[in-house]
Amino acid sequence: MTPNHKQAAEAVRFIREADRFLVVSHVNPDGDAIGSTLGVAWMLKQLGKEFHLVNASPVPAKFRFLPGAEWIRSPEELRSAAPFSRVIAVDAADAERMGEARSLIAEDAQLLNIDHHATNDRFGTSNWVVPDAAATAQVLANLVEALKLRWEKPLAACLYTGLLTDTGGFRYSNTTPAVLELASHLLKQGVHPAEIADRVMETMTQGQLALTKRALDTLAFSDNGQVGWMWLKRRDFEEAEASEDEMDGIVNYARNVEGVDVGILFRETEDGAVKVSLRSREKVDVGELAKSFGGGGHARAAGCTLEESPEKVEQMVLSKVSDALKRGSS
Ligand SMILES: [Mn+2]
Repeated sequence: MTPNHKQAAEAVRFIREADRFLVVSHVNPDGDAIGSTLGVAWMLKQLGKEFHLVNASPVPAKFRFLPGAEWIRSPEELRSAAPFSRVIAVDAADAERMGEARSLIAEDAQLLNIDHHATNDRFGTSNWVVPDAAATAQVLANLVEALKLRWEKPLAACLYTGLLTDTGGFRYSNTTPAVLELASHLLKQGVHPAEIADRVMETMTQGQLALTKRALDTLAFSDNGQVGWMWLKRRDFEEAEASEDEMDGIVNYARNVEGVDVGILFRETEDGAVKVSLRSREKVDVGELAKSFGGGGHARAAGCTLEESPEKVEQMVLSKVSDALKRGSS
């Protein structure tokens, strides 16, 4: 990872010069969003600062074992404490990603944006964006050092969770020597790797299993088997008695099929839009592709939401993926 002395110093100043903070991450939070939110909380706690944690979506059940998870509130629960004039946003590529939590932020708020998405639009008044970091948790490890804090075990466990989940369990191409060195350092603080991996990566809920069966039933392929896609409609969630966060990881089944470069999961949202999750092996930069539809993410994992009919969304996305594959191979 490239050194970020200037941004680190600015982040340290941002935190030291105030006493009360709102920490926020993105809607439908993943392990890095929750781990990073809690990581910042443990840092602020050690510094004796007042902090409030918010997420527009409920904390997925599998992350509720993390130390401090019960501190994360809904925007509604924090309404009476708002507006907040000092905000730390983690793992959010743009302000929109904070969802309803944005309504707690004062119009003239100072906002420190810490992230690792290449598509981050620098929406903060201060921005520490490291596109070559594997996880926001990895950037936050630098913040711990810059603030000269103690590496407490709860803090280490939260950052480890972000690092583990955003590297797909240390399997994706973002698993660099620096990532494994940081993982090693975190384990030395007493973090239990098997327990965390079992809770956040291995355990499958009944709802998740039911959704996976339904999604697999729709799996289709095009472009000589290089594109695989699946659908989850509203009735799938109802019949599977599953919540939104239980579709986490299902898109990988499409991408994992031999010969597939781009795996896609289309899902109908409650408000009638279609959310598109994209994963790629090597040929297509799905972060760029998602961005062209108003979404964002990384080269190998990205997403967007389109307010069109299911048929139209499928046709638009598949046609753009097909074009990208042709460009990639020409
Ligand atoms: Mn992340």
